[in-house]
Amino acid sequence: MVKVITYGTYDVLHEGHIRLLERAKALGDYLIVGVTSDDFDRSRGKINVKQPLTERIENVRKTGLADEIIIEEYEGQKIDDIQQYNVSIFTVGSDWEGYFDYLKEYCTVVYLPRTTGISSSEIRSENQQLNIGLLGGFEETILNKYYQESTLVNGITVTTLLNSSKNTEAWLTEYEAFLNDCDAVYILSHPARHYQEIKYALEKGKHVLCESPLALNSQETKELFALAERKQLILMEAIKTAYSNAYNRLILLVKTGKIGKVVSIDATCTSLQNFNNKNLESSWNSICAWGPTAMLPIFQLLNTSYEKQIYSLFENEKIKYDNFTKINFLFQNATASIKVGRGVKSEGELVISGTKGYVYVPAPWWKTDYFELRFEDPNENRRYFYPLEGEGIRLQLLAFSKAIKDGRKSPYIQTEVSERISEVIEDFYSGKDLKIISSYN
Ligand code: C2G
Repeated sequence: MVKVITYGTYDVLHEGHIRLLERAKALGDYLIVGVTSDDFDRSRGKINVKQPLTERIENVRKTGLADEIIIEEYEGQKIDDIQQYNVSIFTVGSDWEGYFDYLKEYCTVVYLPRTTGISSSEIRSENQQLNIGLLGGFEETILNKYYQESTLVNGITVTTLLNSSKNTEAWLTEYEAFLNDCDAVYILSHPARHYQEIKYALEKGKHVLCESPLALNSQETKELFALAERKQLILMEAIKTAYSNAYNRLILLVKTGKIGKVVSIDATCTSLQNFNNKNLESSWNSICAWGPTAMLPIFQLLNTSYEKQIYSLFENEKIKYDNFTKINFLFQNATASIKVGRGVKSEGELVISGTKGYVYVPAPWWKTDYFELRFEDPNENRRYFYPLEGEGIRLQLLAFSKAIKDGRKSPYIQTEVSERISEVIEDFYSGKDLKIISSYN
C-alpha cells in the first residue's frame, strides 16, 4: 500500500485546498492529512488563522478525501510521522518548492502545482479592511514598530500618522480630519492627553487602542469605557504584555492552582532613560511608562480590596516626574509590590509566590517567551516556552481587529483591571498614600 502524507492549516477551506487533497490522494492508496495545531501555526508566524483546529479538522474530514487525520504540533514532526506511519510519498503545494527537500532522505517528495487565484488570506481579508490611524507624540520608535507590525496582520491598513503634541484649535481641526480617514485609532501620545483624545475619537465613532494609562484618574477611565459601550465601540488598553502567549499561559496556570494559593506578587520594570531635562514635561514618567504593565499581573490575580503605600523618587516633583516608584499593596490574603523606574535600574523580573510553589519569569519579564514553575522538590520544576512575535504588538493588533470585527471586547485586559490601574495612578498624582524618597542632592 502506498501511503501519502500532506500537511496544512486548511483555514476557511477552499477550492485550492480541495484540489490539492484530491491530487495527493491520487498519488497513492491511503492519504494522511496533518492539520496544524493553533500553537504550531502561531510559532511559524501564521497568527491570524480564523478557524480553530477543531473546525479546520472537521472541514478536512467532510471532504471525504482523508483516510486519516493527524495534528501537526511541532517543528520536525514530519520526519517522525513519515517513519511512524511508514509513508512513501510526502506532498505539498508548489508554494513550498524546495523547502521540504530534506525529507527526500525518508520518502519521495512531490510538489504539486498550487491552484492560482485563491488563498485563505484573500478570503479572510475580503470581508473588511480596517484602517487604523496612528497618533503619536515623541515616542517615534514605538510608532515605527507598530507600523511595521501592522503590515504583518491581515485585514489592517495603517493610513495616517499624526503627531500629537500641540493643543491648539488648529490641531483639533487636524485631529478631526485625521479621524475622518480611519475606522480606528491607536494613541501613543503623552498620558495627560489620552483622556481628551480618546473621548474625541469615541464621540466621532472610532474604535480606540490606547497606550496605558487610558486616563490619569479612575473616574475618567470609567467614563471612557461607558462611552465606548454606549457607542458600541471597542476601547482597548495597549499593554503589550497582556497579549503575549507566555504571559497568558502563566496567568492561567496560576489560576488553576498550580502553585497553590497566591501569597505575594512582585513585579519590577525599569528602563534607564537618557532624557533631556527640558523635555521632561512631555516625557513619560516612571509610573505611567511602567506602572500599568507592572500592576497587570497583580490586579489580574488578586481582586479583593487593598491598602497600599507608594514611595517615589522625583526628578521634578512639581510636574510629577518620578525617576523611580515602589508600591506595596496589602490585599485580603496576599501582598504585592511593584518597582518601576526610568531613572533607576533593577532586575526586571516577576515572581509570583504561592503556598505550593512559585512562578519565576526572568528579565525582561514583560516581553518574555519563557517562564518557570518552581517547587521545593526540583524534580517537579517545569519550564515553559512560547514564542513572542513582534514584542506582543502583532498579537495586540490582531486582538484589536478581531474585537472590532466580532463587536465584542477582547478578554485580555478586563475593564475592572484597567479601572484599578488608573485608581493607583490617580493616587500617585493626587499624593494619596504617597511618601517621597528624598534625593541625594
Ligand atoms: N494550496 C494550494 N493552492 C492554493 C492554496 C493552498 O495548492 N491556492 C495548498 C498548499 O500549498 C498546501 C495546502 O494547500 O499544500 C494547505 O495550504 P495551507 O492551509 O495554506 O497550509 P500551509 O501553510 O501551506 O502549510 O506544515 C504545514 C505545511 O507545510 C503546509
